[in-house]
Amino acid sequence: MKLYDWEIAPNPRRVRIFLREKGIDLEIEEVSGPGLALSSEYLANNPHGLVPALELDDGTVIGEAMAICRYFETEQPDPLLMGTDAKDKGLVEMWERKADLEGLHAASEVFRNVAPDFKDRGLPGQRGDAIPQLPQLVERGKARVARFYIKIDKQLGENTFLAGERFTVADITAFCTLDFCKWVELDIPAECTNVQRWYDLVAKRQSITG
Ligand SMILES: N[C@@H](CCC(=O)N[C@@H](CS)C(=O)NCC(=O)O)C(=O)O
Repeated sequence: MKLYDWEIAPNPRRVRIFLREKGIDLEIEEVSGPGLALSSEYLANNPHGLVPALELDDGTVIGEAMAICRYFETEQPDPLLMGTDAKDKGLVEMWERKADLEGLHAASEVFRNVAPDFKDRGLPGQRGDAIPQLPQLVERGKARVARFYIKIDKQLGENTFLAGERFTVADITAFCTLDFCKWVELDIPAECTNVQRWYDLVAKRQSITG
């Protein structure tokens, strides 16, 4: 079994943190190439052109960070990171999706449409076809990130972690999102004191520090 990784990128990082929380060790192959892109060898073999991807021993390849996390949550439930009972699982998935769709996608919209290395790569995973950068999406992405901060600040004012009182995969996605936001200078706003309190708490976890 092998995990295809791109060390600096936020989506594979979600999986690496998840694996560390569970104490799962497996082969990891870095597949970055030159110029903030994936290697041509990897792209030739991965039809989606994306990381992370998990290759099982029978050759099956599972893409999408949460699909890979789901695989390991099923294989090794302890510690549960995707919820406990039906209600908790629903809440964890809701907050994880909000972190991904409203936070990480928004920051990505800013980054991909402004970074010189991503010229003609406005969308992730494209293969050969040029996707131009759209300057309007930079401003729209910034507005989305601002809304995300306000939303999670309220939630974190009422809960220790994003989906309640336990650390979960929702915190992993949100934490990776906030670190990625720094790439586009969208740090935690000063008024979002609950987000800062939570960020400092999560940053101390061993799965993050080491
Ligand atoms: N929804 C996917 C997103 C994967 C994704 O966008 N991965 C980025 C790295 S963070 C990537 O592979 N980018 C390749 C590229 O932009 O060329 C997931 O959850 O895994």
